[in-house]
Amino acid sequence: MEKLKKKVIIDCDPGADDGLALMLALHCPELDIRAVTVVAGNRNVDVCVKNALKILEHYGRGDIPVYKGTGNPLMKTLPQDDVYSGKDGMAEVFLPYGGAEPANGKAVRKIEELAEEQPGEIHIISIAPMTNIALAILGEPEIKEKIASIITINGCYGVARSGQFRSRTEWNVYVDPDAAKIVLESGIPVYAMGVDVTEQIPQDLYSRLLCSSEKGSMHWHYLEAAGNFLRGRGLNPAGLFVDVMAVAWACDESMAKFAEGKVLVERFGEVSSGRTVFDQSGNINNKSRLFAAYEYDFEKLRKLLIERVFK
Ligand SMILES: [Ca+2]
Repeated sequence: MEKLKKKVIIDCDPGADDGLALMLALHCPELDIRAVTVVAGNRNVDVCVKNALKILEHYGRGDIPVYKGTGNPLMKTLPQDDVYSGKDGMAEVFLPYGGAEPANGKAVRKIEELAEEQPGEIHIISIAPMTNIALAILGEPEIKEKIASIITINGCYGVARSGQFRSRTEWNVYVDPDAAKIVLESGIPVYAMGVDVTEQIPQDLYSRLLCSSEKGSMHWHYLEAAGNFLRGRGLNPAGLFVDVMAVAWACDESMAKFAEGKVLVERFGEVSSGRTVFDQSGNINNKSRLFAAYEYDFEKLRKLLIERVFK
């Protein structure tokens, strides 16, 4: 019998790193992508919608609906990320755009509808600020019991077995800490890959994938252009592979190991706004069910990316 596919919503803010995550997701028969919902983050929401459409267009996947979501964080002003995202919001890879349009309807409503229609079956891959998901929870609180899980690149939990970060503000929480608080403390099971794990992406992953790609292919061009853009700004191209970690784990749950605990999101700290406080000792007493990755198999990630995308 064919293994059941995982039904997913990909909530994203493309972003060159989200673009790679979408590329992998489109090559994962393990996933049934019910919708791509877009939120403001790396750039304003219209730029991010267009970038999601460009990736789907390239693969002829107009059958997957892209929904435009929220244009601003719940309480804060959207920060400008010009350094990392460039003119096209995608590290200046300048993918062609054939004119595809987003689906009718709003991303927040679509998240609510899919969760209501298929209780216990929808997983949300959240690789962006959590504004859309928070608004869906505020609009229809009963979906907290209906969303199967949230798989996310989010926060910093200090559980990694190695590495340097114990506590640090992570970008997606920093952009909308109010939304992160609503989602992470909702009681929905959250599988989070925090900065303490994502910062351990091997330095040579980028060059190894570039070498394995067929020169001149879209994948090769994408990696080369984004890598050149980032290096030109003194940034490490390994950062391109953060968001894809969530998709890879959704495909293959042996990719990471998790520690279960509770989490609190700091919204107003004098120096700690956007921090995620993780606790396994019973000091935090809320509904949260947080599974924080403490180990990630980057060699397995490399093999998956080569097998599915960069061949
Ligand atoms: Ca992202």
